[in-house]
Amino acid sequence: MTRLKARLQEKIEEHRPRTTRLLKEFGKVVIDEVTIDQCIGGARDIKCLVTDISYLDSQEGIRFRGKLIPETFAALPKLPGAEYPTVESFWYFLLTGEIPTAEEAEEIHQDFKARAKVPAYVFDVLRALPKDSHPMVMLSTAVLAMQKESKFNKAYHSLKKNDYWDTTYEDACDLLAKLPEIAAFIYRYKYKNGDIIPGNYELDMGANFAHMMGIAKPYDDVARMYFILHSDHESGNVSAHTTHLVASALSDAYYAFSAGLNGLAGPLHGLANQEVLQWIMEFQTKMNGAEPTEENVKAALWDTLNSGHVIPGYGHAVLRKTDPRYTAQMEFCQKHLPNDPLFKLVNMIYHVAPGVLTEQGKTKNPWPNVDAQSGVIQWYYGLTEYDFYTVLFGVGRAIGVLANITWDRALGYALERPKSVTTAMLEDWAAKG
Ligand code: FCX
Repeated sequence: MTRLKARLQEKIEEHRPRTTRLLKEFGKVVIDEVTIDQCIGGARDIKCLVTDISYLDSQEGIRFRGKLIPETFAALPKLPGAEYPTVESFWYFLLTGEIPTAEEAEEIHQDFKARAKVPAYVFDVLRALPKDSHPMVMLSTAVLAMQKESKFNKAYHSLKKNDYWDTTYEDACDLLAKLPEIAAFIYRYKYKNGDIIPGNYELDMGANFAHMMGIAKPYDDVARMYFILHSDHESGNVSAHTTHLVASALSDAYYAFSAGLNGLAGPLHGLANQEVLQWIMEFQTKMNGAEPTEENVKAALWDTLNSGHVIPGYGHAVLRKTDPRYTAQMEFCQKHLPNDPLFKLVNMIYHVAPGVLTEQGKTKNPWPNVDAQSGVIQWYYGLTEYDFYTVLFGVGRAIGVLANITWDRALGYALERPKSVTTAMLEDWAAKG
């Protein structure tokens, strides 16, 4: 058993009494109320989920186990010469809330190396799909195809409820260890004539992913940063909530994460990073080589709004300020690609869009989210196939959602079953006021 699994078991045993006590002694304490517009309008802001892995404050942004993004990056161990921590060290941190030593992070690298071999049938399934399938279809299909490997599913009938977490953790590690190679295969198969680069598992996840994608340094650090930034955003966003919900039926990690990826593929969620690049490309075509100015960017943003479309990468269901994930990526760009034309355009949009959105007066949050800056970095390092960007988001999001379902099972979270009502019932409540 790795140090991580042993420490996770200790943390689970420490935490369980808190959840049990809340249920037994304080189960009927009221923490929120629901209004008609929340019932019809996407359950916005209804406090009805619990996770300790990350928390999203509308002003501060995301905290991973209580740490803001800069604190997280500063606290976790980095490999010699690397600018960002390894995904492996972050996995330990998300699961236990503790900062691993370099040796504990390296043990996870070795553990993932032993789990990394992707079954050949996965590549057969991917090759059997129409080549013009969206890469998110390919990723979600690849994950679902591996469901037969689930240790939780195989052991389910012999398990006690308190042990569900163990095989869920095993499935989570088996799946996470395989995702970078599957994602890189999809990229090379779809966009590089099937010129596949075999993995080098002596490298950490970020460096190996860069290697398999065929992209030189500092893309190893880009991968580490990108996967960590996209990992978790508390439990209510579509990909996290879907994974949590499906797993609540004791569907295993493969079923649950494939479902979460299908939600991530939506334009109002993870696909927005692709939509941002699409918008930028269309803008550049319209400009026909002219430099972006406040005027022409503002005009293009108003054209988008007046055509009934959203400005992709701006707004957020919870945030009410610039997404710190946007800021973290902007700082990377200021250091590594300060003069890149796309970065300059994204900066100009950042300068203009909040004012335009505020003037339009609809959005509750006129500021950029993670997607408004992410594609520019990928493009700069040669990854210009922007319909692949959500796959990158999906690999990162796996870290958060797989850690969450491991803890969901550890704390015995029940089958999720909110109550629906009819319009007539809402009208009755409305009439009573
Ligand atoms: N451009 C134009 N209109 C916008 C807008 C934008 N960027 N953002 C919000 N609005 C509009 C909404 O369309 C809505 O108009 P409507 O009443 O006519 O439907 C109104 O403003 C109120 O919307 P609001 O509640 O402020 O914002 P929503 O959460 O409903 O929508 C979207 C914001 C979905 C556009 C924004 O959240 C978005 O682009 N999401 C996709 C990308 C994303 O969320 N990425 C981050 C992923 C997430 F953080 C994670 O990590 O999980």
